[in-house]
Amino acid sequence: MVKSIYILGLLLCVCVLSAEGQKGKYYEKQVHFPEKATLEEKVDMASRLIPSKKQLAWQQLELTAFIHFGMNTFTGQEWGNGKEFPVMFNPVALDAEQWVRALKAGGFKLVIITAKHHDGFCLWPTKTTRHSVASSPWKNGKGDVVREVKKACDRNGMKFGVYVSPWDRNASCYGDSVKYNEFFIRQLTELLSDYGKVDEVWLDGANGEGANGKKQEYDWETIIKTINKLQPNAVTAICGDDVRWVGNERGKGRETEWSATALVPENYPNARGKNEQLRLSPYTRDLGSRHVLERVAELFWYPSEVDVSIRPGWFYHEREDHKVKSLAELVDIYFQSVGCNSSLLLNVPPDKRGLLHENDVARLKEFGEYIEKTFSKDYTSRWARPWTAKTGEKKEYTLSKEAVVNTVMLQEDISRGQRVEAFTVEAHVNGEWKVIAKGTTIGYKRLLRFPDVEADAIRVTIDECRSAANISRVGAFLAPRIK
Ligand code: FUL
Repeated sequence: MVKSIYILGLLLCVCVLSAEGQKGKYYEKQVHFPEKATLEEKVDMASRLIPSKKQLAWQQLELTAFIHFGMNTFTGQEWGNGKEFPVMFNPVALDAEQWVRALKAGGFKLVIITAKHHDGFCLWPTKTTRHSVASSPWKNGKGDVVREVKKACDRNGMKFGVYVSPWDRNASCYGDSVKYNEFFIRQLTELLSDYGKVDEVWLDGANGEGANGKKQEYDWETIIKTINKLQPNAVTAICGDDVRWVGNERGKGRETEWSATALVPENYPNARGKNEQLRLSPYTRDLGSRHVLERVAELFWYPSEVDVSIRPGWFYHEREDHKVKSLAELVDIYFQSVGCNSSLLLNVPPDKRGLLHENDVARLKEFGEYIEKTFSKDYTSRWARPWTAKTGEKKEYTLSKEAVVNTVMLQEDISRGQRVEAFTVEAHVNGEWKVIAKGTTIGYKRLLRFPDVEADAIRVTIDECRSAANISRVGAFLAPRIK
């Protein structure tokens, strides 16, 4: 009897303890709501959804770059049909070091090379097909673009990623689902085994086969498993479940951008059907507010990436040499991506020589210098400390004497979840508080621009948040005027 009372007591203790643990618990990458969960309960659980370690590291990069290079560079196309002749590929002056250095000067931290675009031409000497650099005159068929880029990245302390198009217009087995899945996995295995560390695998979702085209059922489960096994630190993007496409290719992030979203990642079983049922797609404006939480049963940590090209096309075309985006355009893109809780993935395509064109190189340098200059001086006092804010709480930040500012930076410590739903920023001007910005989400980073203001302090109010917000940084800056 005494023994059973003792055991009962012990059990009770364990239950209470685990209920306590439950309260402060975090959910990594995915959270399922109990069937009968109220909105309040869902909001609380959503506030404790956090990124995986590799997602967090990826979000902190902020600036990543694309290199679109391949057969299209030589044919002048954007989408090749897979019937191109490898003999056309001959970038006689190819210099991956030049690409990587120019991108580094632009402030970029990771470079993704189009190892294979939709035309199926492989930039590495793959054993899976003859449609590759090995059949080209470049370096007498002994060249390997992927290796050159990886080496240049290593030399310059840059992270490295591969774009591998699932859609393949050259592979005869494309559409023979089992065969092509094997073929695709063999290609990935080569890329992820033979080149050292890979940090991002970009699985494009495009397919223009049309109604009568080949139907390929991708085996996403095995594809993603293979990637995670071979490169456990690489994030999988677009058709993977670590990084989400923002929904446009114009460089525009959402004003309200949740990293904790209800959109089911493409590689999950029946993702399309589930998303349709939830009326969600990559284009949906609201992917994570309370209105969405009300009607969904699960949430994913699935942060967004804004991909855009420095030129109108993704591949190099001589006719676009004078259409390189201006500094002002790039800076707008920066504020609409990095400044809106997204990563920027900027594409800079090498030309037929195998070099980045001088116009693009000059623009990257200007951009890097501008961003560096803008954020090198923070006018808030260096005593500003991280802050845990409940709904309605405010905090003042003193500015240095006679400070003129036009940009505010807000950041949440997303390793403890994304929580802010609405905020206001005011400036203290001539003894009065004036509202200078209002917004919804903050997330990893939110940048706000407003006309120059001379102020002695700024004040941030968290108007609404999920449980308590962890504000890790508030900064005020003066972005130089662009002539
Ligand atoms: C799209 C592709 O169709 C484009 O050619 C480009 O690679 C872009 C980044 O993704 O889906």
